[in-house]
Amino acid sequence: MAKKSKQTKTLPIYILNGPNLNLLGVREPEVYGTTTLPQIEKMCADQARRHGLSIVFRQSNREGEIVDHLQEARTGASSVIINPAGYGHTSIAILDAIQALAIPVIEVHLSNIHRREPYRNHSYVSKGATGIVMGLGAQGYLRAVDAVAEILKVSK
Ligand code: CA2
Repeated sequence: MAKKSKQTKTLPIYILNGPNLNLLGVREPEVYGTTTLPQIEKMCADQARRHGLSIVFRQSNREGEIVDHLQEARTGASSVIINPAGYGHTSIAILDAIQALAIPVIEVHLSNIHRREPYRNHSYVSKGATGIVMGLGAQGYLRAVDAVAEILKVSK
């Protein structure tokens, strides 16, 4: 009789995107590039697949909804990649939700927030993040997927 396989599927990476990121590629391409959010989703799904992983990709303009998605990640995700967008600079609620997670969290910013206006130089989210990728444009999301894959491999 064939042995029962004990292999369990790794939970998806939650990739969460904050306010206005739905406008990517439509406005301010000189700051944020020309790649749209649906294109980034496809790129991330392809990259995750190369690592044998899957993603759940979300965007919200509402702080509370992002907190809900982070709470859902407590049991539904292997890891979180989050571009909190403007909320990174303001939201203790999002930081609290991140600090309630026991899984790796990578913060992503398309731009290098330290080279920008002073009010963008600080991120509350960074205090709860395992790691941060910034200034690499849409490629930064892929590097975050790579980082998560490496961390999950090591902690398996
Ligand atoms: O560099 C990043 O990824 C940011 O998180 C993007 C946020 C900004 O508030 C952060 O300081 C840095 C802005 C996202 C809004 O994206 C837009 C895209 C096109 C047009 C207008 C906004």
